[in-house]
Amino acid sequence: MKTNFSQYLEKQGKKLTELSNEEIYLALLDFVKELAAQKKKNTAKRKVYYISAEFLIGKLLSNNLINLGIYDEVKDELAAAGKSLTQVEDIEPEPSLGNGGLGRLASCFIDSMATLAINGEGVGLNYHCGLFKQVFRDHQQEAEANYWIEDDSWLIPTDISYDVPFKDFTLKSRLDRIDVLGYQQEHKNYLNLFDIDGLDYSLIKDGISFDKTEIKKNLTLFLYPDDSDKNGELLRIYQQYFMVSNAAQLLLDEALERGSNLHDLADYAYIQINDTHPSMVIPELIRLLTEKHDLAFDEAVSIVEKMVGYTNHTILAEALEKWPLAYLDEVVPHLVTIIKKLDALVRSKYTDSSVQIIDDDKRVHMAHMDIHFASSVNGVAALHTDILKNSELKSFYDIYPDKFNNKTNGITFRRWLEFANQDLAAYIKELIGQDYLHDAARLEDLLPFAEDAAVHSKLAAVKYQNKVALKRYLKDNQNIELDEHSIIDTQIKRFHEYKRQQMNALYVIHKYLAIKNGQLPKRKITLIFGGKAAPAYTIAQDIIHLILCLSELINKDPQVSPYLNVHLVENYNVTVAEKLIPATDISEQISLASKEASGTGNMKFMLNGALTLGTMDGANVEIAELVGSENIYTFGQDSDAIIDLYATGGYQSADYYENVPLIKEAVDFIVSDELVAIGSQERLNRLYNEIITKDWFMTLIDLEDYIAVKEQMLSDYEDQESWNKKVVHNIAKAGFFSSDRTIAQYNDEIWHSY
Ligand code: 26Q
Repeated sequence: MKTNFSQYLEKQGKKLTELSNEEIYLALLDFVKELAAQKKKNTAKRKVYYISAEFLIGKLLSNNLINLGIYDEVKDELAAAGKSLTQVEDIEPEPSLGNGGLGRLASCFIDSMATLAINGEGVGLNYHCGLFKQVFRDHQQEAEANYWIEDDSWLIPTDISYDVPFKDFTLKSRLDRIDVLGYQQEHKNYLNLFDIDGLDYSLIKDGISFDKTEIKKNLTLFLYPDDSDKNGELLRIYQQYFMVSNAAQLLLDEALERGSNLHDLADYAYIQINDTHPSMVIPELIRLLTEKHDLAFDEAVSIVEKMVGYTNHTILAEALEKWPLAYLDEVVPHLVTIIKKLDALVRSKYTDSSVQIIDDDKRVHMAHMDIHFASSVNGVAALHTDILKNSELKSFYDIYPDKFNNKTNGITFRRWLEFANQDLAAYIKELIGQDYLHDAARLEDLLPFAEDAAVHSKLAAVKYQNKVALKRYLKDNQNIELDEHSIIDTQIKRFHEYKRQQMNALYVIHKYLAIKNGQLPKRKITLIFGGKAAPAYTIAQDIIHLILCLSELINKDPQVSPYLNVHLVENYNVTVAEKLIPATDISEQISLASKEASGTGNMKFMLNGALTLGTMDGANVEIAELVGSENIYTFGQDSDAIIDLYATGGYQSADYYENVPLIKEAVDFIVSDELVAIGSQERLNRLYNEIITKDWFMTLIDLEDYIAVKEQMLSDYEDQESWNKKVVHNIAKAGFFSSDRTIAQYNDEIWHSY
């Protein structure tokens, strides 16, 4: 007989009613870890190693309870003892191992690999202070160290350790693991997080500044916060090499143990490289095969070519890693030897300078190395893959047309529906049963209810309850007063100019001025923003500043605040996303067309019954195809037009600023007396000048259209029948965006792990 949680406590002489929430959390942690420990690992011959510098896993307690199939049981047991599982969930710290989309995708993927019983594990680093914690002071972002690891956690120590050789010293690794449980699966996988002993927290000074030169004591202190000084870049290289050398050594050990003679290594392992951050695994594996295991260089290369796939997550040229050869020489000279041989191999075949690994400035193009020596190169949404093939990576596509393929991103419905929106999940089950939990495409069974008025009002009631829950959460955790009766319009993602939070801010200004002018909206609108900006990214910091100033101005203005509120939530993370998304009506996906590789927030909102306000970019294009143009609000120039404008240099923001009064009025307000009185003249001026003179990501080109379509959306909201019909269509068509579908495609078309 299965032991339930109360019986488990009883055996230890404990009673649920007598425990504090902290004690219950710790007991549940042990209970779940014990259940997980009883599971055996997946064992298919070819094992997938998903190597990623980031895993933005989110809290694990509820996710694990759901996957074990005991969430409701535990919730009821707690309730019977007068306890609340939600309050217990609050105790768990959120692991801080990622920036945004790429790290969250890796986490959805390991959930889906376990759910599909694929023998596939994550490999990454265990950054003790992770990504910085964002705090707002004086309407500006400040970064603080985020110590997230507690004595009792999901990390399970192992005695696995490897020597990782650097130029001047060798570092010993240690490995901690987290059990990854699939949804109702007998077998499990691991997330492998490598680390060092001997971290020295006293290296950390103000905020997140720290001594970057003491590698033996700082290697896994922080997730590299994207700054650009040389020591920071060297540390990033140390981290990357440490990650991949450990991954390669683990892979070789495991393959040998499972019977590989190394000549057949590709039958035992496949490595998926998540963006270029783990690219050094290619030369490292070749180095280990040739230097430690005596294989010939050519054979090592041909083995590695069969067992590596590269996923590209960006089309921003500046985000593609190009490390100076001299930096690599300072850190890992033994890899430089291999990289030069690989470069020579490429040069012997292709004269086109745009496909070389080492360029004329002696920079190593990590993506180029990946593409030449991987068996698969994939983009993360249909449009993104097309752009890679036809423009960004065209010269590679011409050489290797068969390597290129698309794998449109997905999200795990266990976390983003079953857990985050429990009332909606329960109602969907009432309408169409449970089948969609195993086969997300079955959500289409909702389509016959699209015109059903009773369904509409129940969906609206669920949305309202989620707004009430969000109101409580924001009050308790952020001191934000949310109006649960307002339309909630949300833009949550990293702050970046291409994502165009500044365009949304200009809408806010436009609306504020209209209200001041007596044009009052029918219903109150609440705009919610959330996201961090890289500490060294000044303009992104300026955009945060503008929004915080607007929030102060608007929420405190008695003439405006009954109609319009603006909130920027502090330290946006997975936990906050889980509260915001189910309560949202309007999903802002407004990147400049061609720039957002996919987006995954767009999918989470759709699944939770928000309507998309978006450009034809990334996966928005596929959302639009699936739901049809009547169920999505798109606007702006398309990717072809934008790519053309970049090619011809045909965009001048001043043309829009000078010629469209509505635009001039909104942009000028950035440096108005009202805002300058609240904020920093320097920041506001800089942003204003950036927009009117540079505006690299073309904020102004789409602003008028954006404002018009958003206004249309607000007025359409008043017809709740028609709005909720669209909501049903969106939920029903979201099945395609299950990461189970994405992972099944990776496995069938790339990994072949059975
Ligand atoms: C590179 C060099 C040095 C330091 C840091 C980095 C770095 C770190 C993080 C470069 C890129 C990232 C993160 C990229 C990312 O999150 N990309 C997003 O990936 C999602 C999953 O595929 C997509 O949905 C998003 O469109 C894409 O922006």
